[in-house]
Amino acid sequence: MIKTVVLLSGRGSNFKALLEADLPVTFTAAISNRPDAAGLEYARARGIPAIALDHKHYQTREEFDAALIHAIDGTGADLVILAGYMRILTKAFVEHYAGRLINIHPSLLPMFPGLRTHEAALREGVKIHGCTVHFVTAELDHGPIIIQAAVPVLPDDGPDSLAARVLAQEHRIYPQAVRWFAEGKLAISDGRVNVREDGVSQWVLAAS
Ligand code: NHR
Ligand code: GAR
Repeated sequence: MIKTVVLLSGRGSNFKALLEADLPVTFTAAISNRPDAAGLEYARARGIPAIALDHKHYQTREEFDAALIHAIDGTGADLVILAGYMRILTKAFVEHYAGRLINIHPSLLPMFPGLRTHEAALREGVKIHGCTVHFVTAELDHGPIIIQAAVPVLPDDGPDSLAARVLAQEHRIYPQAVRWFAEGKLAISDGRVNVREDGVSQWVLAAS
């Protein structure tokens, strides 16, 4: 089984979905830059080491990310999963984990990179929104796309109702992406991801 570390900053519902998906991975640690992150409780409840690494105790992003690398590599991790992790990572960090660092982002990338994506989608008036799991590269929210799911934007939506509809899809596609990674089914070529699964080269998951 591959070893994975989850980085999170808050609620941790994506981490919870991963834990409940019975994936062929061992979670060696959950690490948060916010010591009070609720998501750390899911780790503790399962006997997974929960590590708080407060970024406020470090002078620079470089020093903080070096401490993060030290903590992650100390567990022998093969895969690093960002699950609601809210700190931009340095180039050095991203390059250290090239090809084995993934993120879930609450929009259909390359639309709406950055923060407050649901507000941006409502502001633009798009009729379809969604979420994306991608490999992380130094350019924020621009790495190779592994899987996406789409949801309708409904006339009465506000940021919260839209976020909830997207979140339900996040909880479906993130476990699928991690399963593919763990089974060795993902290949990156020319900045794009191929999924090798039963002769099917690409998958699209439509919302139910
Ligand atoms: N780092 C790199 N280099 N590349 C990516 O694609 C990354 C990344 C780090 C995190 C997640 C991301 C998202 O999915 C992610 C992708 C935080 C910010 C941000 O602006 C932006 C994007 C993402 C995560 N963070 C502020 C910062 O100054 C802090 C905001 C806060 O603490 O609330 O780091 O959207
Ligand atoms: C999720 O919607 C995730 O896509 C998003 O934050 C939420 C975390 O929820 N991530 C980002 O915006 C990354 N910048 P969770 O803590 O319940 O998984």
